[in-house]
Amino acid sequence: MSLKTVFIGSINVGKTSIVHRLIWDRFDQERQSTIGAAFSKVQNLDIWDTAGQERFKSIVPMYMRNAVNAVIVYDATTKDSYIDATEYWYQMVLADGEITTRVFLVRNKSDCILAPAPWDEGEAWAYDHTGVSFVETSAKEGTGIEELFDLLCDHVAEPMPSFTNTTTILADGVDESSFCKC
Ligand SMILES: Nc1nc2c(ncn2[C@@H]2O[C@H](COP(=O)(O)OP(=O)(O)O)[C@@H](O)[C@H]2O)c(=O)[nH]1
Ligand SMILES: [Mg+2]
Repeated sequence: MSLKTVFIGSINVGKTSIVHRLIWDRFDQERQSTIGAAFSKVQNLDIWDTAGQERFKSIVPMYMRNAVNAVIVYDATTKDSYIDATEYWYQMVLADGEITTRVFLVRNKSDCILAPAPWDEGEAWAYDHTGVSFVETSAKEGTGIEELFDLLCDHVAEPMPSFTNTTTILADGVDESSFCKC
């Protein structure tokens, strides 16, 4: 089964560099800006790497359809990218993704910081939002990339609703009132 995985986030946060790492395990300092969206396949992941520029924002929602994974990337050194990630991009996933879309909040460029900036509450934010996982990466150094990849691939299809027969047969003389009814 192919897992549709969409990378979103502001421009220059490192989306394309992370995807490049996932595919080639390489980092090129000089990277062309993504125009629209780029598609690649890695094992069972169907990856859409989108462009974060204002003029492309309107086309991003259509990529969210049937997305299994939404990867929201921000830059550990740029407050605006964090605000955009946790507000604008997250809201877009809620509005245009599926109810089952799993969200990954990725703090990239970890090689540029010694410790998270005071404005960066990404880890706690992810913890507070159901269905959101937090991962820290450096596309430059390659850290956290394998962890992200494993999480993206590690998908178990939604279980079917259970129709097991739950009728309880009570033995004679058992006082039903002793059972919790909540
Ligand atoms: N130091 C550092 N720079 C990075 C990292 N990831 C990306 N960059 C740089 O950030 C810039 C934008 O990267 P790019 O992948 O094009 O970002 P995108 O617009 O989100 O796709 C480029 O100059 C990259 O070399 C990282 O983990 N660490
Ligand atoms: Mg790009």
